Amino acid sequence: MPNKPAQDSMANAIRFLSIDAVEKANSGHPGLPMGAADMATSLWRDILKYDAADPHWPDRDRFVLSAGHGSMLLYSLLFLTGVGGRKALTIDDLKSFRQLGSKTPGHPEVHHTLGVETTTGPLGQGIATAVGMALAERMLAAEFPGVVDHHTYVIASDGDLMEGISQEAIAIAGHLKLSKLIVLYDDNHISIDGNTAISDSVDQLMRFKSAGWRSLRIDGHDQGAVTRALKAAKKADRPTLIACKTIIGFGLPTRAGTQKAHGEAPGATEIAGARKNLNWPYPAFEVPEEVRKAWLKAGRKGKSAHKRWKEALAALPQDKRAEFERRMAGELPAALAPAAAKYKAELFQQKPTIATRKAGEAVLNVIAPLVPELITGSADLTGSNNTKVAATKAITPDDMSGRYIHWGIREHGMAAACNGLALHGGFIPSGASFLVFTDYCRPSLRLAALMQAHVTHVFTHDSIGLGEDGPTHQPVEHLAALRAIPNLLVYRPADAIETLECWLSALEEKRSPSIQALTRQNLPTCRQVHTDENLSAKGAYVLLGADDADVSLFASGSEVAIALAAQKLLHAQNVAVRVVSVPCYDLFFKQSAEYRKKVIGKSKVKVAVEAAIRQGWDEIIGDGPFVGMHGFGASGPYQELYTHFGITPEHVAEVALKRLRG
Ligand SMILES: Cc1ncc(C[n+]2csc(CCOP(=O)(O)OP(=O)(O)O)c2C)c(N)n1
Ligand SMILES: [Mg+2]
Repeated sequence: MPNKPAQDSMANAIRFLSIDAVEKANSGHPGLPMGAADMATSLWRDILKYDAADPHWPDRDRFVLSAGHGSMLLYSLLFLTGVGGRKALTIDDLKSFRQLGSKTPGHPEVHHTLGVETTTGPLGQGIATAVGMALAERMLAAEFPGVVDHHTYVIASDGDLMEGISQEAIAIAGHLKLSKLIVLYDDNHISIDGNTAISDSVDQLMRFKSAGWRSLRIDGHDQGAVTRALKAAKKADRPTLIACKTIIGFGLPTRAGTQKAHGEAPGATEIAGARKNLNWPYPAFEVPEEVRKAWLKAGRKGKSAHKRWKEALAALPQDKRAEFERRMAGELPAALAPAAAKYKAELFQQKPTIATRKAGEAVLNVIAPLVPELITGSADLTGSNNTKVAATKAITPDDMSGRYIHWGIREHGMAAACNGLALHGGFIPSGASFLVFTDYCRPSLRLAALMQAHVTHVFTHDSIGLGEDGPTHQPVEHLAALRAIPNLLVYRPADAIETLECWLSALEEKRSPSIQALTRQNLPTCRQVHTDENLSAKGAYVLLGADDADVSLFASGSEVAIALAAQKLLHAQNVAVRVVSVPCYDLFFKQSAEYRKKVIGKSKVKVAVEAAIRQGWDEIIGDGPFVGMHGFGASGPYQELYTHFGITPEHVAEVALKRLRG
């Protein structure tokens, strides 16, 4: 069925704002907005539940433009519908597309532009993040029925579906029957190198079907068909893929349907031809009044649903409403701090010798019952990561009231979905695996950091200390590589007390994702004196010794005990030693210059000890000696490995003495 002229002009407004902005910036991606304008129009005009006046309405439908390179599609929609009210994007914002400091950066960035739900650009991340958002909706609805009932819509491109992460994401979504997740696939068969047939012959409908989705193919330029398909998808008992056959760069006279439409400014001739082809005689950046009005009306259509939602929220019992509001605001429950303080006092009494992964489990046993927003899980290593406790019952496709997620062996999908759970609001998600497999989810960890998503993962088996599994499983460069990601907090606690402190710090650092790097092997309690203050939250602190010591030993995690033992050896030789524990390198460098100077100290010899590579430690020890790893590990009992690689108190003492006397 052909579109009506009025429908065409709503879609054309998106098309021309997009190409005018790309042309002005002389940079950007015109092809996707022009090709996907019809399906976006059907979705935003007919289906999407939102109230442009309040982009933060918790029960709004979520929209994710997974193919972030098509950002002008989203910016055009946000401008045309007036998302954000008085703070909505203006025509001048569109005119400064891709300029430094503008609200319209090259790819959509959450918290930067009102109405953008997640940062996209790395292909595949958007659809995987959307899975987490759709899961959040189901889980929150199980807890707060009546005030949570919305859908998650995605526009995904060929590239999104080619990326491996999309397989993990669709498998999780299909398994969990996330029926309120609906993906519009911009099925244009073109990517940068040309027709996708040069590198791909997957049958996407069959692929999604086999993962438990409904899938169908329609004409993506038939707005009526898109709207009907979306309406049917909303009634389904499974997630739906709607493959929308589209023409990339729809309307461009010579570039439409070719890779030339993908990612460059079309030029004046091509744009003039498109204006003619699509009957759009208006100057650049001009939208006729009646088209603008139609779009603004679409932006208001959720008003009554929003009003009814407010009434439903007000009708909740007072405590339930307060809890919902606390959760969505991301405030921690008041009961947490006193319970944690009590538990800390117990640990000082017990001084346990325990692996930090077990200590982490014990911490979860204390905090999980008090922090219902904390969702734990594991990528099939539940018994090794120790992240499942009594309070975290597993969710199933038919019962979303739990708080534990069996992600399967899908680290990348897990980390991206955790980002979605956090961005949705109402949850602090925590995934888990072995530290070495952070490589399998690094792109999502990086995005979490960029998006300031409050996610805290548990990655155990954090060094050669895992022993017999050998070098494939022993991280050596991972701590440095993770610390290199800005705003990702890498905690590596030395004992049960630091594990508690690190968990509390991670919960309090609302704008930073974090990782708990925990040991497989047992560790003694290292903390010397009882302090109520969270010393780990400072990143590093003096554990033992006087300011004027000749030698300062800096260590993290399992090597703090080695540093303490080396201190004893040196003390026996009349060498005064300080020991500094460094549970979170990143937080230490956020402290005041004065504090950092004091903790780094003035010792003649500064030694760092960590069962990992040296990279990064120079900031603390300068050219001081480093005791740690210089290459890959090996398979064997961990005590023998520590001796083999020279990460022992004796070697630390020897290295320190040599530097002191040499
Ligand atoms: C992970 C990742 N790899 C590579 C890129 C660079 N890139 C941007 S778009 C694109 C592919 C374009 O094809 P498609 O996704 O079908 O988008 P379309 O050209 O149809 O708009 C690539 C390779 C990226 N953004 N993310
Ligand atoms: Mg494509």
